[in-house]
Amino acid sequence: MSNRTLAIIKPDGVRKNIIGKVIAEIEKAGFKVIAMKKMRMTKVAAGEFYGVHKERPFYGELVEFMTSGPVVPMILEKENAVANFRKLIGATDPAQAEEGTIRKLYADSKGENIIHGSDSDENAAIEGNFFFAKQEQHDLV
Ligand code: 3AN
Repeated sequence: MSNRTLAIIKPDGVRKNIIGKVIAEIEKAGFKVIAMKKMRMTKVAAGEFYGVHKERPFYGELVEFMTSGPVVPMILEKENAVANFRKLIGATDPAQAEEGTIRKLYADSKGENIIHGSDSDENAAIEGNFFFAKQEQHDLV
């Protein structure tokens, strides 16, 4: 089991000025930030990132949204990181998310749900490499 996952604070989180609040929840839950930056995804990059959802009806909307403003991707570390982080962020639909989860606290809808978390160890590695060069993924502290 890998101890890393890839998170993205989505454009709605950046627009709401809650980057710090979201990171505070992440750190409070015991995750360590290994890599982090603020950047804007291109349509091509967002399309590739969400390639698995290409056939879904919300794909176009999703790419539009993810490129509507800057995002904050992060590589996070904790034991059993993928599962623990998905627990912390809560269900895709904030209305279904458990009390205390990041989506329950801050998200508005299924489409605009503040934060992404990898869904498997394999995807965590792929997504980490998508945003960060190998030399940015070392924990130098
Ligand atoms: P999660 O992000 O919880 O793993 P996925 O992988 O099912 O959820 O969906 C990826 C992203 O697609 C979600 N974060 C959300 O932004 C968007 N999405 C999922 N379902 C819908 C939907 N029914 N309508 C609009 N956007 C959606």
